[in-house]
Amino acid sequence: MALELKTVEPVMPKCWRKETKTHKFCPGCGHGLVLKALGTAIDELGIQERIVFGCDIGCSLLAWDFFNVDSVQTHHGRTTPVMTGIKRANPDLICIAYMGDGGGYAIGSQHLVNAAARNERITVILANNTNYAMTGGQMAPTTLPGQKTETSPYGRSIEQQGEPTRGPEMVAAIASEGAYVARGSMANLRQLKSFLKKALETQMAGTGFSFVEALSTCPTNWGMNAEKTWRFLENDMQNYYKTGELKVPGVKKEG
Ligand SMILES: Cc1ncc(C[n+]2csc(CCOP(=O)(O)OP(=O)(O)O)c2C)c(N)n1
Ligand code: SF4
Repeated sequence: MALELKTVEPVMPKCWRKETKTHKFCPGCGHGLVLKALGTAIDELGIQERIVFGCDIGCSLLAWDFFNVDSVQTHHGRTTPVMTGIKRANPDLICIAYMGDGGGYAIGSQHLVNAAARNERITVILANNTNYAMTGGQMAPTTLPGQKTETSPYGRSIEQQGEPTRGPEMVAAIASEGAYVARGSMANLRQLKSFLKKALETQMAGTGFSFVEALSTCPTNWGMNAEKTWRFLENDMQNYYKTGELKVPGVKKEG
């Protein structure tokens, strides 16, 4: 008897570009899941036609053809000013800058800081995988204390390299009242999607800058199997980088 082969249709967000899947990220990479949460948020808001997607240099650039939307690729954090320009010229567009922690918090940090200070009406999404991934796993501003990387073979030392950057805390301190700032994790996709949705809604409402950091895995450069990768994300990263909303339009922080 001939075997009947059934094909299972993968569930993908409608705004994903199907012909560029499977995607180019390594197996177990967090970028794909962060972009799935973003795709679902875009679908639920029904805003695909208005999106311009900018990706940075680093593994985030592998997302340049991920969605069925207009996209642009730039270098180290410059995605933020490029999106700022597009948004200022076309206020009806919804502009998203997608980047890594090396690009956003180190090599191009001035762009993030100044866009937040000017309260630009764009959305920045930053995948924090605690290293410079595309170039082979060097230490990033977000590398955890004691974490070994290509350039911190004995583990990151706070005394020598300072405290890891807590990006959302920094952005929340600079951005003004109408801004939205949050940190999510790919370990909690439903929450991450809701944060991304609120960030996009903030841009649509025009109240201010929106920023979401997403804790994300990089098993290739961490040199970890699936189990250790997940444990590092859920224990080490989430203990150090607390998830949650740091700034919500219309809500004043106490104290
Ligand atoms: C000015 C400059 N310096 C260095 C590089 C090399 N470079 C390309 S990608 C990258 C690392 C990017 O890391 P990150 O932003 O954390 O993204 P990830 O690859 O981890 O997603 C570096 C250092 C570059 N392209 N331009
Ligand atoms: S090197 Fe790391 S961040 Fe880059 S695609 Fe592979 S797992 Fe993802």
